[in-house]
Amino acid sequence: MRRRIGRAAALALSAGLVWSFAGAGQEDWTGLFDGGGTTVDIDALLASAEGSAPEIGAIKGLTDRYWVTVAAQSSRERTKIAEAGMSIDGVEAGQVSGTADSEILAKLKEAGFRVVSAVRLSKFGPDDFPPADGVYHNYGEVQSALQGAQGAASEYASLFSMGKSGEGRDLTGIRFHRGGGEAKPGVLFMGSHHAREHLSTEVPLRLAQWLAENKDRPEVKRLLETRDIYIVPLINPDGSEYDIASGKYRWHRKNMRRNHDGSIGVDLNRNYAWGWGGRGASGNPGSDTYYGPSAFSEPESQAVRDFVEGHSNITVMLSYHTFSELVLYPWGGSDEPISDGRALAAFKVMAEKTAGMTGYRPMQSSELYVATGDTCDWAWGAKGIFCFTFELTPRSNWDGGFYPGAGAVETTVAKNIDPALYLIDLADDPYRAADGKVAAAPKPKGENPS
Ligand code: 0X9
Ligand code: ZN
Repeated sequence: MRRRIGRAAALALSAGLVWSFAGAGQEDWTGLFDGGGTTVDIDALLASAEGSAPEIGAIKGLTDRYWVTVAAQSSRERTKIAEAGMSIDGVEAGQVSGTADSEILAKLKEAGFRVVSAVRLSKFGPDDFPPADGVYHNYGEVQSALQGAQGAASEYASLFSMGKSGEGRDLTGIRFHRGGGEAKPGVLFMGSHHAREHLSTEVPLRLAQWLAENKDRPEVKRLLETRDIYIVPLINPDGSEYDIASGKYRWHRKNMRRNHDGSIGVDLNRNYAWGWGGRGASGNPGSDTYYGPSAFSEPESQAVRDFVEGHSNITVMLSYHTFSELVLYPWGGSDEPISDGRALAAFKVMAEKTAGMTGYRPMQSSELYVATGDTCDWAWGAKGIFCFTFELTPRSNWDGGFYPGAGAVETTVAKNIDPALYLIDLADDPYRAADGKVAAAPKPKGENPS
């Protein structure tokens, strides 16, 4: 039975507590109060949590997760609460709020803390963005928007599925091209390898809509007639849905693989087979940068690999991420520059030009930090594809981080149209980006793995 509000919430409200929980649409409330009406009976809550997850089994972090408010008077107490493992997302007078599982709740109880309220974060919550961020597209809305774009430019556009996610969702893409086959130079745009980076879904999705709406403009028409453009806005739909499912952002980064230790997720941007398992990636399944049990172990990264391998006309790729406002090019897994001087010159010019259009900063990925197994190292290293990672808006965590709000969408999309058109145009010969700047050298088809 689904309840809009349960006994816990009703009692909390009648007790005059202020509920600052962002997921106001939360549907599955858990929490039993002791006789006083303000304190959660943790034992009862734990007992009720035990029996409350039959639909998806005992998967750590899926059902056993609570939005918790705990009484805390001083920074010393707040530190102790953090040390028990609770995330502290909000500090109010006399109390803190954040997320915890039942193990952490038990620790807090043992340490003598008073848990004011605990609301179960259900996997089966409102399944949508918080109302204030309603302009962002969830998985279902991405499907509809892509269908809309296809319908608006049916002479060029067709939909395809790159494959299935771990939970069986389609990795839906839209292709703009004229005529059959793959004779024309190809470009692949991808968004949201990382679940919480929702703006990186919006930019490629709205690029697709923009291309459809502007198909008759001469400069757009020329590209649609002469290029093969693939756009897959949501590479990690399972993680993205999970990130919004409770009505409160979970800051989830990885996909939804159930790891052997009970933790969730592999970092898809550490799972590619180039330098896989090396620096800047973790072998700890609980880590947000877990590289997975093997290179290309994940259905989502496999789908990208198979798609790229099946479309040999792709010469340029762009993987959108957030945030920091950067344009990154390989290598990411090594401090060394790529060895082909002519290609490096082209990469640099392309990065500088697109950075000039966006106001972002161009740099070699590893200058940000060294991290192995990312999309672009594999695309360049194994396939000789000019691949860029754009870290979109905002510039910092203080400006909104992964959740910059509805206001960031239009402006970010607008400044990313010209870079996309520029890269689409260069797909026939990316080397011409730097023509005249360096002497010609033979193009290698990939380099040795680092
Ligand atoms: O760490 C990542 O995967 C990317 N940053 S994010 O904040 N979106 O997670 C950056 C990837 C750049 N590549 C390397 N530095 N290797
Ligand atoms: Zn990312």
